Amino acid sequence: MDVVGELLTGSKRALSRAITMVENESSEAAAMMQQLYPRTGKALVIGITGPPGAGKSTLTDKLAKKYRQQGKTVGIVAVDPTSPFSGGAILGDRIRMNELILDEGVFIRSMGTRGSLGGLSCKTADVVAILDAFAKDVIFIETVGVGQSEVDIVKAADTTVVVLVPGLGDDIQAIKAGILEIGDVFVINKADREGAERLNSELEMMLVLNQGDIKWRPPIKKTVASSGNGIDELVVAIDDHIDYLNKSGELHRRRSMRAKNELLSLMEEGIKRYVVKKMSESGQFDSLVASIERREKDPYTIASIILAECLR
Ligand SMILES: Nc1nc2c(ncn2[C@@H]2O[C@H](COP(=O)(O)OP(=O)(O)OP(=O)(O)O)[C@@H](O)[C@H]2O)c(=O)[nH]1
Ligand SMILES: [Mg+2]
Repeated sequence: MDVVGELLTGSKRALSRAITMVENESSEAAAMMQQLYPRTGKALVIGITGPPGAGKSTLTDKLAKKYRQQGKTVGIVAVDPTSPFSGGAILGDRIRMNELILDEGVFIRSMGTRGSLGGLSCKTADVVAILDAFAKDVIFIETVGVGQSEVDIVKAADTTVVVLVPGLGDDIQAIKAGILEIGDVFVINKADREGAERLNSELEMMLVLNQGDIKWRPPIKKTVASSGNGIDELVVAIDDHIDYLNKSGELHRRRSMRAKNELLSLMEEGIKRYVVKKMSESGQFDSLVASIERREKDPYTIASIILAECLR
């Protein structure tokens, strides 16, 4: 049986292998995704992002247990754009999620960059699709940090939870504006520490300023992930957001936006590769690059010449 056939029988080994194929950009990966794609779209995808050490894994572990109690199966993808490690779970997550690892209804996988940061968000989306086809009900994407690459990664999520902690120095100043826009639910974790109240009111103010005319007002939940305090309330907030996504048509809007972006980025990749290959064959590409470097031509002119040539 091929990997897809095995995957659909529920084999965890096939699941691992399928994910490795995507990670390694195996030549069979595209054909596999083609077969799996019609079986996706059922899972609920929850993104968990925030600064390093904020308690994302601890929180994900607790949330996953709640969904397991509801009888739902869970997939967890821990993405670390700064780590070269991949495959299996990295040590910290193993410790944080050791009980979950023993649970047959849970699948955990860590992904690092392995050098190609650019493709990480596409790969994450593919891994989510594989877990979705594997009939996981809820899929978590945990990603560290709050930079552009993380923002791109959590774009694969339906609901994004942004985890903050008190004591990040100049609290709110440390929070990049970008993450206020992607947060559907905010968590102040380590609420057992000093400064949680202050962070809460600062965040509230920022969210009001940021609000515009949006229909969903992102709630702020305080948690102590290590003890489990506040997790039930967080589950309710996430469920409320999912409810909102469904009723407002926002889920449909987000998913079609995602489909469009995925298609565009694949086409961008393909066109780029095609054009570079075609121009390199004739030896033209290097000389055109050189003419820009010598300031004889500007990149805008060269790009439009190349495009006109290739897309004729
Ligand atoms: N005091 C306190 N400690 C916590 C809380 N939640 C998590 N921790 C601790 O914080 C440390 C980091 O937790 P992780 O869950 O690994 O954090 P993370 O955000 O996943 O970390 P990275 O993936 O490395 O960015 C661990 O030692 C946890 O036990 C909390 O609510 N209060
Ligand atoms: Mg973690």
